[in-house]
Amino acid sequence: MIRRFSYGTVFETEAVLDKPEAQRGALPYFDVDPKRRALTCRMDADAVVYGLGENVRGINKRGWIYESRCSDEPHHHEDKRSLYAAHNFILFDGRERRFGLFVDYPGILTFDVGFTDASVLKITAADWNLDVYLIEGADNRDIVWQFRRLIGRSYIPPRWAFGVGQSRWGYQNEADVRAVVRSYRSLRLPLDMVYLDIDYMERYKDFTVDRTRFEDLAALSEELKAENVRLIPIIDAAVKQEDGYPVYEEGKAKGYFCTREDGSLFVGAVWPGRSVFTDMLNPQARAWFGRQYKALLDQGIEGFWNDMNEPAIFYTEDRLAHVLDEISKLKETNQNLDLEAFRRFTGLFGSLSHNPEDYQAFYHTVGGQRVRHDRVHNLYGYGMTRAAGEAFEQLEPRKRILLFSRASYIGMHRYGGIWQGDNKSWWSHILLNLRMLPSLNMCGFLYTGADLGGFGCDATEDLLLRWYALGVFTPLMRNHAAYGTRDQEPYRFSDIDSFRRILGLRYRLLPYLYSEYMKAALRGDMMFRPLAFDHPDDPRCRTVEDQLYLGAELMIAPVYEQNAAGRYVYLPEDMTLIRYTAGPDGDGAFVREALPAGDHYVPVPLGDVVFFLRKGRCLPLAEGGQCVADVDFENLHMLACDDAQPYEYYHDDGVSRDYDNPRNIRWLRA
Ligand code: MIG
Repeated sequence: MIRRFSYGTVFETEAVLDKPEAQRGALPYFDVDPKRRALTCRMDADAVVYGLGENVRGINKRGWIYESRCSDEPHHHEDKRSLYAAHNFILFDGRERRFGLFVDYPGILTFDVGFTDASVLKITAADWNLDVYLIEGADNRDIVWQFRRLIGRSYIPPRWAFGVGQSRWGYQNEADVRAVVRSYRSLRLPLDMVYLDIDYMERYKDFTVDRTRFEDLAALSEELKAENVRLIPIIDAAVKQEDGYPVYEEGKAKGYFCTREDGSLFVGAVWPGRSVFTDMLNPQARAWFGRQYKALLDQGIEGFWNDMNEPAIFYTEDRLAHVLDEISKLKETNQNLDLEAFRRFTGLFGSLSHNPEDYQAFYHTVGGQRVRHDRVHNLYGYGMTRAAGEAFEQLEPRKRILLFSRASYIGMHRYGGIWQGDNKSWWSHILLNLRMLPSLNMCGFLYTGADLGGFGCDATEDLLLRWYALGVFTPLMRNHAAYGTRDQEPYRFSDIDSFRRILGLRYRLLPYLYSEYMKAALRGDMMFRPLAFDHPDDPRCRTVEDQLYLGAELMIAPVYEQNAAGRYVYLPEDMTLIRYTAGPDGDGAFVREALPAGDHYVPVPLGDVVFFLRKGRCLPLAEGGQCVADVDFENLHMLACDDAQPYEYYHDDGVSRDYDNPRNIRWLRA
């Protein structure tokens, strides 16, 4: 049962498609305080609070305060309150009460989940104009299922987007891209995508290609597609302000960019220096921005990643002028900087980027009304990705286009996936990658993954091997790294056989992974679940933060500590351990071992992938391949435990939008 409670004048986010009538009565479980703009609720000692999508910390969000404020945050430390997204959904799983709560509100919102007071959940909004959806159901899965139905079907990428992707901020030109493909293919490391970061553009201008680096993108894209590799360019949110640049000129002439209070263009700097921001909340501006992607579609491009769409702002002209002013004052007086003065000085620099005041200094125009940006801040990346997604439906009605974004809001999950942003080559970020999966799935984000090997900092071979052993299960499987960090393509390291085997496992699992993705998307289910969802009566499961269920068949439990030789795993029921390891011929082999329910120490040598098959289950395996197009989705082996029930297999052409055809479903016997 879903009930909507409405307060103030709500801004239409279109997160929810068919809104139920607003209730007249009081919101159950919560104390509603419009003066303090707060909703509070008591939490019993063992209540678990799930949700909040992309965020730091645990699967259980208790014990911290989170803020929905889409931010360009490259430091995913435990003390951060926001990352790139605003996913305002929680699932409260307490002894006496169980409910889902979605706060549909595009401004800054905090979720104090026992931070100020360990037994109080307090949600505070920046202004009192919000829709609150309360969802009650039989169990956690049922609540999520109802919520997902409310917000609409998740984005579905083309099947090739389940292949391996290689990325790096630093691939400069055609030669670099060809070298990546050649290295993969010559070492028989499977590959489906190479990503283009900002250097392919002409001076960071969206929808342009630098001809000195990529002489003929269409020809390159065709050449690589013949090898089953697709190029996936990045698109940045901000548009360079440059006379004669058609995107800028046209958007300006049509009034499609955000403006300051006095109606003049709002200018902030990002990659290209001075830039303007398309009014992604205005449907005409959105349609116009979406049409710009055609320039790249026409060159054979079939996928994109949308970046910097929080939106990131390095500085605004006004603020830069102010900072330079203050600094020149220091220069004039030849100041001796004492502690306070030095703090002020460094603070001036720190205030340049992503300054909250800058987000209050520009406006959108929605239905003829001007709306100050900070009130709707969390919709920007959603709007940008929706612009692209809606344009693709027009431009390529018969083909799926790969699309994922950095910033997001619930509702955006219908148009694209997300990647988990600028993580680091840290062991703890393998675990963070895992923990975000169920939280994101609850909010409708299924096509997701983290930068494997880590974005910032230097990766090591063992880190990458361990991370891939999780990444083989995530729908988006992409190795990506920041400019200036150590090279971390698998072929930069020595144990190529292990990398080949692990990446190869991905292609053996593809029929299963794709089928599970599709069923989760079409039915509003989670692909990844916390253990407690399946064992509500097992108190141990409520505390497991480093294992997940995948579909109805698998449990995953990756190693995420350096120099570990294995790990402890908790089995809520009897399972079959499956070890993918080097066989006698050097290729991968599946080795099985039946394990009873309980705690086990499981040795996992570097290069092995271990996962667990549940009782009564089986799943299809392919022979594998060098790319998704190679994989035979028809002649399958079954990986089965004794007395397995048949597997419900979803298989379609992987390209068209004929998702609901009943012929896509088939039952496979063990
Ligand atoms: O602030 O385009 O998250 O994946 O490589 C850095 C350069 C801007 C941030 C993205 C990252 C990308 C990088 N971008």
